[in-house]
Amino acid sequence: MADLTLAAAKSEVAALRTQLNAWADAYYVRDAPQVEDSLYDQQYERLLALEAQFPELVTPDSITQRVGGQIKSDLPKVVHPIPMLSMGDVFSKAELTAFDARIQKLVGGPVAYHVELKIDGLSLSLEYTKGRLTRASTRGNGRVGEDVTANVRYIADVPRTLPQPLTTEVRGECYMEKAAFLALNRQRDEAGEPVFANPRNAAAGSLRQLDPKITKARQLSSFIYTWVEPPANITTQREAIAGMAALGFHTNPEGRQLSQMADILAFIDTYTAQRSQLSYGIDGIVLKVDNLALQSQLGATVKAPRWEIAYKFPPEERETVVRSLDWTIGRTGVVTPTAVMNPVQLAGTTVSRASLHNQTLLQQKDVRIGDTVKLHKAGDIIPEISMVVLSKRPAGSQPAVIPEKCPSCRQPLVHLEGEVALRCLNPACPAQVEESITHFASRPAMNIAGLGPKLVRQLLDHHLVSNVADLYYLTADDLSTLPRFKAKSIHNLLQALERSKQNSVELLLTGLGIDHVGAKAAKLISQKFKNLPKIMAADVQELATIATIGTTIAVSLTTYFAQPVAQKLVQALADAGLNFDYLGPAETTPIAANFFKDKTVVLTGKLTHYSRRAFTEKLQALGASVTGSVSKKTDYVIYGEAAGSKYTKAQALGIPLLTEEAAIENIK
Ligand code: 3B8
Repeated sequence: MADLTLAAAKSEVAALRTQLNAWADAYYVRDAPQVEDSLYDQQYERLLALEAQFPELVTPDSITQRVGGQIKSDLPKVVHPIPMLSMGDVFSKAELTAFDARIQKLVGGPVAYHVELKIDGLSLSLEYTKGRLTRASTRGNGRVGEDVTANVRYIADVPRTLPQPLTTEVRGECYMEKAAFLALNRQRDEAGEPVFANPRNAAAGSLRQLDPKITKARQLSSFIYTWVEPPANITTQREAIAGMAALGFHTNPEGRQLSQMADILAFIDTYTAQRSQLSYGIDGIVLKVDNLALQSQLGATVKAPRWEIAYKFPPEERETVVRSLDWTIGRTGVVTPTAVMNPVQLAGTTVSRASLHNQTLLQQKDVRIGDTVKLHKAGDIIPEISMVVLSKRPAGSQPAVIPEKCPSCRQPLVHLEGEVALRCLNPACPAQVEESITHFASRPAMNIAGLGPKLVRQLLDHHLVSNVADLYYLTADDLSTLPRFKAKSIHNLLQALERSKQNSVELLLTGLGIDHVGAKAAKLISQKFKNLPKIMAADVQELATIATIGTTIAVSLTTYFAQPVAQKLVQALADAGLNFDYLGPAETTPIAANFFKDKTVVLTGKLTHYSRRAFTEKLQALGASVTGSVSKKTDYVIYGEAAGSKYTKAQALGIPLLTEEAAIENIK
């Protein structure tokens, strides 16, 4: 780099900025990263180095001068009077030691650090007024973030009120536990929705929603680590954490006060080894000067505080050899390539399979049998092939062959318009039948105890069933032909099947495994239409009147029931005596529980979406009383443009303020 000309540096800097901006946009704005964090970091470091060598190339709009992230436009904006900075980061222990040396030089001697785990989530600011949570926001670009107040009220570990009437701001990380992430992705996969790449994206995508009900349905958590302006008796980060914990905030228990570099490096080793056992994802550790007065003294650059640094774990990667490519057929006929590899230990588990998602991705990565590949875990959890080690590719290897016929039923595979997936359209395809019966019996569907994948396989192998209705015609004699299936198992299975006949219809509807119709949609549809015959008779328009049921679901459902095979299946289920009625709670009790029920609300300012009168009526229909003046009894103030004294009064009283848009989102 030493003999790089200014002109060459200039064009490289421009290219790096374009690339990094595009990646940052995908990551921060669309919650859908395009590249591994490590590649982003590496290119970012290169840009930093070039800008250091050629300071004349530094521009205020360079990504190095901004705190991460543009702002998604549709959430209301919040200005951070005290900017929310991000942290500088390092990738080696040597750089961490250099950071300590720099601090020691600035301070004039050894310092105590507070060493914390670096939670892999997104930053969150929480503002309390007289002890009540009045505003929550994301970092955004550091100066302007997004208002997520209504959503944060649904994060279980965020206190809505404090034990003391404090007016204060704290900051921390919003994240999703690994188990919640896996459950969410399973559910999305079942409903035919795209899955999140990792828990961080799942957390960001769940928090930055216009509809707080979506956030409510996701299990988000928080770790709070900054007290923006702590009381005077708090003098260190360690005390700040303890103080915030005492106020009811969820703080991370692993933080330590350490001074010796040797201890800090040992802390890193401990958590490098243990991170896979934690219930949440971490991507490094954070070193903070513990003393708050020293922190202020050291100050911050435009981007990051000088008194702290993040050490990021190297991406955990292993090499292994691809033995074969498996093409598995899902319940809806989607064919997915999976690489089967020599087993390796990776981030706490033994890995031998990695999904390649679809043939486009397989072809892009050009994974071939016999290839040595680099394997990592996306979001610390999901095994993924990052790349092929081309230098180790055996001579004469051939590109993967994309099957033209279904590996199970030998029918031709097709590409439906607008889909990347390859599909088998044969509803009688044995692999699909196996998946669909397993799904029918599973817990979110008919919940038939004892009927798991193994037994389904046996039933199919012995030609005892060929669709889900056949399950209800099984006899003890039939089952006694299965190897090692004793009287007790037979009795239990028949009883479980018998019991499942009484299930409320939404479980049956879920069990049919219609594309895009997951447990949630099935419930909403069943609530509305009351029984299966009515659901089958509903048209797309009628179905789409249900909130959150889009045309995709509606079209999928009507298309399914239009098929003669589906009608025959339903008839067989009816003949077997299955309940087709919705047995759950009615759709509308007088006034269903909602955000505004029994709340006292004041409207102020110029509303743009509804007339004042229409909005008032809407709120009243939800059971709110709409009053003219703000008092201690007011629960919410909804404000439009040019709001005046009512807004100020609400602020003074610590009454939650909602933008018109946020209020509308809570009405839906
Ligand atoms: C100042 C302090 C940013 C952060 C901070 O676990 C600041 O402290 C920050 F400007 O981003 N991800 C943590 C984590 C993140 C930050 C932090 N502490 N433990 C984290």
